[in-house]
Amino acid sequence: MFAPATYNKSSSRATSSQAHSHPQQLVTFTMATQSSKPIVLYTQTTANGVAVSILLEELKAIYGGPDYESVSMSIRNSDIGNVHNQVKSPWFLEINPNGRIPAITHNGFPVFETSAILLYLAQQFDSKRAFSHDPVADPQGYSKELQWLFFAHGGVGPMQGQANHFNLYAPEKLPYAINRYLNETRRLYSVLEARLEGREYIIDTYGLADIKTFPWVRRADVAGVSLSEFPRLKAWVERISARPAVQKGLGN
Ligand SMILES: N[C@@H](CCC(=O)N[C@@H](CS)C(=O)NCC(=O)O)C(=O)O
Repeated sequence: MFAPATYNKSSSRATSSQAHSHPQQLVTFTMATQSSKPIVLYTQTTANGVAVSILLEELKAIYGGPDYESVSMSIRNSDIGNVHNQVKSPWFLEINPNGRIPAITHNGFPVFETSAILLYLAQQFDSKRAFSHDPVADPQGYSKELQWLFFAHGGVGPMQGQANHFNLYAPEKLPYAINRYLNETRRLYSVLEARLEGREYIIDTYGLADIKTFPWVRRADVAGVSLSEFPRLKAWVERISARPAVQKGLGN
């Protein structure tokens, strides 16, 4: 079960002279888990983490795979140096140099950043494009997908993450910071609320943009936002929550 993992490391990242002369050689890293399953998901039950497990469960529901194994990672700073599966552990930094969850390996090939993982999984496994848009066959659909993924990845996630932090975890109550991130989260929600007028999902049919955004919006309460202010967004959360694969991806 536990064994060194290998993946094909490109010459641009290789460091030894031997690696430079043989850029395609397999470089061996010691990782926490080497699984018999093609995908290993390094994760936690946070908004970013569950976005990936939701897509994996949606893919399984339609295609029967890919099979995956989840590795529970500690994101607590107090575990650094004490716990093997901490996100700043050296072995994990080889998979995600940013030292955060989620990350995956696919037959040993590492991918980090939630939206990059969603796009990678769609490219590899969503052959019927049930949840995604083909960049060549449907360039405008793909562009919309990127636009709304970037909107959530660069906007909703970071702003709501800061709103959560200053609302709940900061050692001091800082009204300026609380209001700044709360108001920005509300503003982003109002963009989504407008987008959902006459639409059931962000890009008309359910897909990656919804999967990326939903885990944040469903926990609006943590940031101090009430979804009763955003009725279309509230109905969208209920619609997505009703999907069996979403419930599985959330661990329910
Ligand atoms: N932009 C990153 C954000 C990832 C992120 O912030 N992950 C958090 C949990 S949701 C984490 O691992 N925090 C641990 C830490 O900061 O040390 C992504 O979308 O993957």
